[in-house]
Amino acid sequence: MSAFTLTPEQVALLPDDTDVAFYRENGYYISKEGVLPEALIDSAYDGSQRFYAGERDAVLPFDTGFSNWKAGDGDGQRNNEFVSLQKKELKALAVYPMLGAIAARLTGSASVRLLDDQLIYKPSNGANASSTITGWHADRAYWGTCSSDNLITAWVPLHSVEVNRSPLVVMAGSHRWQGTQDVRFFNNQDLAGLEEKFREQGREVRVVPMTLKKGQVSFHHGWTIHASFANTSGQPRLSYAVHLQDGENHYRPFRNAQGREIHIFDEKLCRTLPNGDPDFSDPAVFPTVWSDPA
Ligand SMILES: O=C(O)CCC(=O)C(=O)O
Repeated sequence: MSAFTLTPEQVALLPDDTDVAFYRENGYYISKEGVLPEALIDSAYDGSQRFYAGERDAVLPFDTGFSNWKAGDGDGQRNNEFVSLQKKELKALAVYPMLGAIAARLTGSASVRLLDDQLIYKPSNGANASSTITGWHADRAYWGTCSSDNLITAWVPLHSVEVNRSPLVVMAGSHRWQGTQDVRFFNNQDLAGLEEKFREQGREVRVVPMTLKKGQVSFHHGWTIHASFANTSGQPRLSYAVHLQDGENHYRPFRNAQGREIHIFDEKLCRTLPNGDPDFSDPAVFPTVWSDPA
């Protein structure tokens, strides 16, 4: 049996044609309950605590140049990228075939690989709630050297998330807006300010929170503008964003509107192709998370 075989129970939890049409229209999808086994999430939670305590199963060749919260950086939000390359329990979650199978259905791709991942911790802070917000951004706006406009992110909370525990929120349909290539405001906590700007531009802003039960996952299109609300729940919020690339994605040289050459950190981690370009299919860095059975 290949690694990419689902049980009949898992097949029943895949998005159906209506779900796929919804995703294409709205740029997000909330999975059915129970797509991730509790033990997988609990193990990832345990791995994240070990990671924060400094334990590593593998060490990256770089320490800076990407989001890499360290003990000593303070008690606020923590954001760590490429944890799948450093801690086996998070890797197991990132490459869980069901995540890839759902992403493949939604994007209409025969295969899906990992592109990046982010472990994000937010303390609860009722006194300074906005300090726990993630600002509006589109993931794809950070990945100029990706050729694909079919990138997708699986957002996996490691516990249930209610509306006061910093759910991810999306602007429904914003993946179809034009002119969002510079929406990179991850660190701007004034959510209402940007919503207002978009409304002034005549855009229809529909903000939808991804409140999820443990074991559920939300998916958003690479161009969907999203953020997360404040955490005032009295408990920390821990989530894992698994950024996925469709099988067609590859490196392309990219310059921004000002003519500046753009590079993304992934390029430093992977092997190169014979022509010297970064290889976004390097299995050591970008493992295949789903491949349709031949
Ligand atoms: O978890 C968050 O607050 C933000 C996650 C995010 O931006 C993403 O999943 O792309």
